[in-house]
Amino acid sequence: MRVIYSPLHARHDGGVELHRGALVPSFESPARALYILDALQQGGFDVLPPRDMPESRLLDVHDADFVEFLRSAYRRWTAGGRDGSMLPSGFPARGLRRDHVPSGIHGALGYYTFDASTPVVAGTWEAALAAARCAMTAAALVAEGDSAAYALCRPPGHHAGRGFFGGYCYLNNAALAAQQLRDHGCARVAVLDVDYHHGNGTQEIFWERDDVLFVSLHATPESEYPYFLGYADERGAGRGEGHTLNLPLPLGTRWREYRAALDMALEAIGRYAPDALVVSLGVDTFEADPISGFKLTGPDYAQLGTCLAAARLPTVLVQEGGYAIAEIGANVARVLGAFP
Ligand code: OKP
Ligand code: ZN
Repeated sequence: MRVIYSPLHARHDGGVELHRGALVPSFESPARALYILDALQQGGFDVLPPRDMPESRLLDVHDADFVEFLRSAYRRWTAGGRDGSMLPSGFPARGLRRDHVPSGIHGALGYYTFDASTPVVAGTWEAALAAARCAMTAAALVAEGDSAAYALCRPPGHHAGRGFFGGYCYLNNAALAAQQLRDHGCARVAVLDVDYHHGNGTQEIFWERDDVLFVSLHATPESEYPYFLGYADERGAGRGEGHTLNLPLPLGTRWREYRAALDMALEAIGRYAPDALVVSLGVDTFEADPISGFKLTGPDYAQLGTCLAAARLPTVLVQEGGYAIAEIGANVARVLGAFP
């Protein structure tokens, strides 16, 4: 399968994040993409740059005011005399207004994000846009007949919603890939999110739609990020009722139990009979991941790839998380290597 990659990801280097009460170096770093790229090049994969997809495509899954905020946020920050990473310090929780975007940059920043782990720096917009273009390009290749394609996206995307960013994510790459498939010949698309964390942004974007099925395997939000979405009783609404399926799993999950949940996910996808599949491919389910609590091993990722390929659907794989940098490339290569 072909790999879509842009070096522009390196323009985004958040530096620090607020993690369990401490400011620590960002887990989501440029090295992640470099290690994946290196492993895939060693593995003989063809690497292509993204196409110059128009920015207007973003508006199919994101609000215009939100996109404009991301585009201009860092300029506003520096105009206020600041440098370094933008991090928020106040959010519109229950009891506060959500119908008004504060005109000042600090209030606007808190309005448009939901955590303090997702810094905006000078190159964030360029990198996020390049990642979105990688995902849309991979989807275009599949719509044009490739049986599978992989978008080496960085920053990741599945926590970003229609009008908010967070969880290291700014634009929702997987949702943009799904929308690209919808607009180019696929009447029904399934998104399968296998990242350790629940893809709250993707779920929100497709919550009321029946043309995109969202299925997610992830660690229980009772103790794991993003905490406030991803429970089993969330099933979609309106036309989308029954088109969201969450399979939360306990900490310590190993391949045996993971595989059982994956089979349920793939059965649900089979029943939906989509024209194409988008996989939000996080490899932070790995036993050595520094921020996660599952116990998948290297060889398990080859099994994961085999299970995904056995669905025999045109498939777009979109990179999400994975923070055990030394093994991230090998684990991604194992998944991709299982595809014919
Ligand atoms: C992004 B992706 C926990 C901090 C969690 C955000 C995690 C975002 C994961 N104390 N920080 O789904 O891999
Ligand atoms: Zn994750």
